Amino acid sequence: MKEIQINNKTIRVTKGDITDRDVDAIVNAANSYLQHGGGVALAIVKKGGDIIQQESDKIGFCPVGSAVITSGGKLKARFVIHTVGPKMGEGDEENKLASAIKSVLTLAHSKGLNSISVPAISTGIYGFPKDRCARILIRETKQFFNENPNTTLKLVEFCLFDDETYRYFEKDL
Ligand code: AR6
Repeated sequence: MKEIQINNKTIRVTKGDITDRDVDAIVNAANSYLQHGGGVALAIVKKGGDIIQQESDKIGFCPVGSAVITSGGKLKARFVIHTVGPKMGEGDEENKLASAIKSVLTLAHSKGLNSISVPAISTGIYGFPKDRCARILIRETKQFFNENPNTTLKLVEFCLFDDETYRYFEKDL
C-alpha cells in the first residue's frame, strides 16, 4: 500500500480484490451493454448479487468513456460505479480511458461520495497496456483533485489484482 495527499485528499494504491473494499463505491470495468459476464464485472455481480445486474439492465447502455451508478447489493460498498473503458484497437484509446476515469470522478462527486476504489480499467479482457493505464488514471485523478479542491471525494484508491499492475501504479504515484 502506498498513498499521497493532494489538497488534503488521498490517492492510494493497494493490492487485492476490489469486491472486498470498504468504500462508498467500487468501480466496475464494464462493457457498454452492462452485461457483467467476465473479469472484475463478474466478480462484482457474484459477490454483490443479481440486483446489480438487474439495475444495470434497467439502465441498459453506457457509452465508452462514460459512467453510470447502481447500488452495491450485498457488497460492503453502497454503490457500484460502472464505467466503460476502450477496447485496444478501436482507436483513440488513451483519450477514451481518460474520459472514463474523469466520468467516474465526476459522478462520484455529484453523488456526494467520500471514497471510491478503482480497478485497472481496460487492462484485462480489453487488452490496454497496464503501464499506460496507470499513467492515465493517476494523472487524471491528480488533475481532478487539483481542479476540484472542494470535492466531496476524500479518497480515491486504485485496487490492483496482480503484482505487475500494482508496481506500475505504485511507481506512477
Ligand atoms: N479485483 C480487482 N481487480 C480485478 C479483479 C478483482 N476482483 N478481477 C479482475 N481484476 P477486466 P476490461 C482486474 O477484464 O479489460 C468484462 O467481461 C484485471 O486483472 O475485468 O475493462 C466486462 O463485462 C484487470 O487488471 O476489464 C467487459 O466485457 C482489470 O481488473 C470487459 O470484461 C480489468 O480487467 C471489460 O474488460
